[in-house]
Amino acid sequence: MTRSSSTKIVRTVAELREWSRSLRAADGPIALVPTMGALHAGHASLIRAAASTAPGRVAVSIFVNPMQFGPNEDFARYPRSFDADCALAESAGASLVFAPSVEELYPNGAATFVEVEGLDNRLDGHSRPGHFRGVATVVAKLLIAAEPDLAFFGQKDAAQVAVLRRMVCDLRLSTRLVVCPIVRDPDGLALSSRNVYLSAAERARALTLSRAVRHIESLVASGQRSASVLIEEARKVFAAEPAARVDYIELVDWSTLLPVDTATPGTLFAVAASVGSTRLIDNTILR
Ligand code: PAJ
Repeated sequence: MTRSSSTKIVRTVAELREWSRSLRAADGPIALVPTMGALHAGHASLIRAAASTAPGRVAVSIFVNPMQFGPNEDFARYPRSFDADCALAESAGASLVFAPSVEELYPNGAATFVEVEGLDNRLDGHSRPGHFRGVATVVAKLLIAAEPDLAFFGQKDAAQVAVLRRMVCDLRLSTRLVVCPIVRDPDGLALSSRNVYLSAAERARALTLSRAVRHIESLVASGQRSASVLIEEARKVFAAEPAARVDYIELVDWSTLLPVDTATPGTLFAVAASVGSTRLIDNTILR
């Protein structure tokens, strides 16, 4: 594929910082969209949202961050499609792609890490120990390097959003986090770079997650508020599809990620399940 020409591609923190500082002289916000590549329409929605707020001033980072993968996870086989990613980033409105090497972001192995205690062991952090430490550490590096006014994230990774909001608050970073809605395929499956792992049969089973999410949304809309009832109802949806193996089904406060007894507006309902060897997540913020 031909590489896009008007979007600048840089590989070093120094170049990213230089880009940001040169724009800072002019008016208007600078936006960053952190990604691990294998870009799809969900990522594109973040880039478009960033470009509509910060036209001509959007950086997209593409970095498969080894630190957020566990030893038995899919770091080595995580999908990589750099040329197509650059083309998609450009068409969605990115001005710059930052694609560092591992050595560039973790020089000499690196000894400095960011831990968001009390949040980083919840939900995905419980099943994937060290995952949110890896996420927080790499996003802190990106925010410190790019100094963006705005950074765009997807509600798809709702626990990640909670961890990063707390990190930005605690470290007194000046970036405002903007959260964008989950983009889904027409049948409801939340888009994910990992969906390419699914066979046709597995993809059909993967719909159990969005089915559970929709079921809970409709129960809440009809007045059900009890967390234990809602979680039990979601379990029933999964019981009908045993090939989708539940990791967690939780109803939590979106800021603390602690379980709630009663669903209120803003409560996060989140599920994680594996289909074959692919781990998938989905969620909704209850109204
Ligand atoms: P990645 O999985 O590539 O996702 C990058 C951003 O795209 C995240 O903010 C994620 O929530 C958002 N996203 C993914 N699927 C989406 C969908 N279907 N709809 C809307 N947004 C979606 O999340 C990461 O990378 C990494 O943890 C990262 C933050 C880059 C740190 O390494």
